[in-house]
Amino acid sequence: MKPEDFRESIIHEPSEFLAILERRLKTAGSSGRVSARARLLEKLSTCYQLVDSEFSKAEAFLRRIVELGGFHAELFKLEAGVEPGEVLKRVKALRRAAGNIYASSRSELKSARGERDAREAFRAGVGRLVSIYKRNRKTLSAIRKTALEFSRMPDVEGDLRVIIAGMPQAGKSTLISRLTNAKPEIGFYPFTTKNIIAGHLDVEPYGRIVLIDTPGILDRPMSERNPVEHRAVLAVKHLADALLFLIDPSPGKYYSLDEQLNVYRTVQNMLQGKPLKIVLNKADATPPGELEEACERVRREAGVEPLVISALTGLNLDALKNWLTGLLKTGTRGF
Ligand SMILES: Nc1nc2c(ncn2[C@@H]2O[C@H](COP(=O)(O)OP(=O)(O)OP(=O)(O)O)[C@@H](O)[C@H]2O)c(=O)[nH]1
Ligand SMILES: [Mg+2]
Repeated sequence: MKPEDFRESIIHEPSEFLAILERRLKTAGSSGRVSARARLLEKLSTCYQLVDSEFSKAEAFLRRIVELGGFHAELFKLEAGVEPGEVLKRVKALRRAAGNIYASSRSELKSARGERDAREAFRAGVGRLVSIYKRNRKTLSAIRKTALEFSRMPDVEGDLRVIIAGMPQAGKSTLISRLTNAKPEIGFYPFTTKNIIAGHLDVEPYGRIVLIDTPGILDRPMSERNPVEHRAVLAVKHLADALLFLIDPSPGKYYSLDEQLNVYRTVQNMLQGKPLKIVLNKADATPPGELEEACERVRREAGVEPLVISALTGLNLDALKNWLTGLLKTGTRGF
């Protein structure tokens, strides 16, 4: 599924849609028809078709999200607050209701005795159609927002997907910008990165590694996490073939080693045994004694050997690439 495939199912913002509908209702039925009834029938049909085409786009989008499940379904729930399957049911029902309103208004209009009755039937029909649309503005707005977000998501197709995770400000975005073509924003404040960002690292002849930069994750229970952190959690849960967990051991770190190791344990649990490397970043800004102490804590508490790097100066990035290439060679996907 390519992100651009979502483009065709982006519905209008409800306020924009209502403005379009109003404009179209003004012009519809003015193409040289003589009878007032025919004009009204054409306007009614225009109104129904517009409403139905929005519902049908929304339905197609939701169907796709339900089929894809996993990352997309959870991200949808995060944005809309409801399961995509539930919203799909609702939209299908709305579509049916709009169809019924159209059919009954159309036959009332056709059988109306005079022009006055015909106008009345028309007004009632359009009013009911617009009202079912309006009543569901919030849902439709959430559908538009997620379809837009999915259409703008980076393409994460490749031979090996590696998530870069860690607490805010560990240097995740700096690292991806050093290893790949990605140009994420790098800042000095937590949550500079709010969305998932991908960059490609082609390793001839083995294939393409997709590195995925994620927002920071804080040391707190899942229920207290904000939507930005949740994006990172969903990427770890659903997109990772392997993961680099970045730790900032420097004296200027935002979060203590205790907190960073707690988040590490959470992330490790979500990975379900997939390959993972703890990377101690900012070696250039960490006195050797403190760096060794941090390494020792990682060995003791996580039971693994960390890799010491500096994303800023490039220290040990070759070793990091070698580790990634090793995974690519052994075909880690599906571990
Ligand atoms: N000295 C030093 N600073 C670094 C290094 N890597 C990143 N930084 C700095 O750390 C700060 C945060 O870097 P980012 O790459 O934006 O960190 P992040 O983990 O993406 O941060 P969030 O998006 O907020 O989660 C910036 O001021 C970087 O310049 C490094 O290896 N050494
Ligand atoms: Mg970042």
